[in-house]
Amino acid sequence: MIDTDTLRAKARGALDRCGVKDYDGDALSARSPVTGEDLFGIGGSGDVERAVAQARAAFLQWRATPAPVRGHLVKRLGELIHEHREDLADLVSIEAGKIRSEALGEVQEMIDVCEFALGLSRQLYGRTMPSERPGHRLMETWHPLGVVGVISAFNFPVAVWSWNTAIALTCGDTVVWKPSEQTPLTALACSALLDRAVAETGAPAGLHQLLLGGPEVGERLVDSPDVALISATGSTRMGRAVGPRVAARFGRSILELGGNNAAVVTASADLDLTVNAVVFAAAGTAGQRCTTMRRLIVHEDVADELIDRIAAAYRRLPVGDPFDGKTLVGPLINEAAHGRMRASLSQAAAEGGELLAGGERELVPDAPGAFYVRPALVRMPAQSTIVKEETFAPILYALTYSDLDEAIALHNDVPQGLSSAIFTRDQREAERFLSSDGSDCGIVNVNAGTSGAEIGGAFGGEKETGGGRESGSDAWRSYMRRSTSTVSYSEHLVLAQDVSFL
Ligand code: UN1
Repeated sequence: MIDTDTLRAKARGALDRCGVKDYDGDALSARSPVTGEDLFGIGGSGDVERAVAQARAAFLQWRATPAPVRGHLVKRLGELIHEHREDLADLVSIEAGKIRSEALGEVQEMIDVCEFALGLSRQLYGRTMPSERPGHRLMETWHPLGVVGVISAFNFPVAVWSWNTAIALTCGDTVVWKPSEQTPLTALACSALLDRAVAETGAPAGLHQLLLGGPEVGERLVDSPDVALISATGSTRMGRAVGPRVAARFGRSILELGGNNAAVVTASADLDLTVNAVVFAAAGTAGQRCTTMRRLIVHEDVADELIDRIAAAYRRLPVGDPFDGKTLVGPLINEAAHGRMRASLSQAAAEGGELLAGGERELVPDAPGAFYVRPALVRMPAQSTIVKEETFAPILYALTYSDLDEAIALHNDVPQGLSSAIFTRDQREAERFLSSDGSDCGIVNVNAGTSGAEIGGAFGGEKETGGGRESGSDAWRSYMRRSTSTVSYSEHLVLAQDVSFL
């Protein structure tokens, strides 16, 4: 088991190489879930008014910079992230507890979205549409929106920032970032790399501001009238507080909140593929992705076999130090997360659930302050109260069904609507799940798990997940304002709808 001194030295080395300076202080404490111990104190910068004012000043310059020129900034950022990918992955493992491959995967998402944003910088397409009036042209143009406030969570400490920041900067916006208090080091590193890209490409200084601090800092950002858009990732509880506050001042928000993602496994499914996909989606990242698979809705003909095979895989999963190359499941973020996992497992038992594998804490002598758990598989008699809740820990509830309509009804009968999957070899079943009366989620996969989306698609979900879309496809439109313009080249005044006047 790696020790805290080694983690500390790795963290300091990575920060230095990424160009982070003068970070020691006592505003908040960097901590690693790997050993559960504090690393060192760091200085905060929680002056929201100052950060927003600087970002606003930079916006006035940045919005007038041609979009393809703005693209040079995200191109350089992607190169710097690529150069420092090992350092950034180390910091992600140190602060979020991710295994190497997943930490590198998260860093890869940053590089990917920078590449996407570079291409986008020449494709912020407006439309022209035929005018009903002779001698007139009708068109739409997309303009930069303003300052974007990004509030991100511990579990994807860098990827979610990059989805928002690379797109927002390309769209001509400037960014104020409030990362999770659990992950200040990854934030300092990303911020330093972006500052370097800004300096090297001649972009306005101040276009990216980092705020380190507690929830009160996030609240002041949310309420700031000069922040045009708040993009917030976190719990539904957080979104319920943020959404109405931003709406009350007529600001815009993109909310990416809780998921309660399920897979429907039909009788024709390829079970080998299904077992692998389910185990990654449900147990990977120690169940701490918003896209983690939390429910399995299996056809009764294959339920026993599939559930047995998943239980067997769960018993064998290497849980432990994420710096050990053999580990597949790292730690939970903290003791509170473990407490919530225990409470949900007790409630599941009270609701008639049978724990088939996992659930127990591991590595207590090696890392007494850390919270390692074996992912839990619980067979439930029905989709009871606890199954409808998101517990941010590796618990997979298994339910059975006998016909597809019933499975889809169960699937959709939860408050959340982020990601979903069907495992089937029957095209009719797959198409039904993808159709308008199939899955009600923002992400709907066939023979692929619920987690691990590529950045090229729009990412987000419906219902209590918040409705926002980030990252690829046309999610950029939320970061811009649309102007609709009519240009007359007629010598006469021609009114729409054939109105005559004068
Ligand atoms: C999250 O958990 O907040 O699709 C984001 C995935 C990742 C992103 C997850 N690309 O699982």
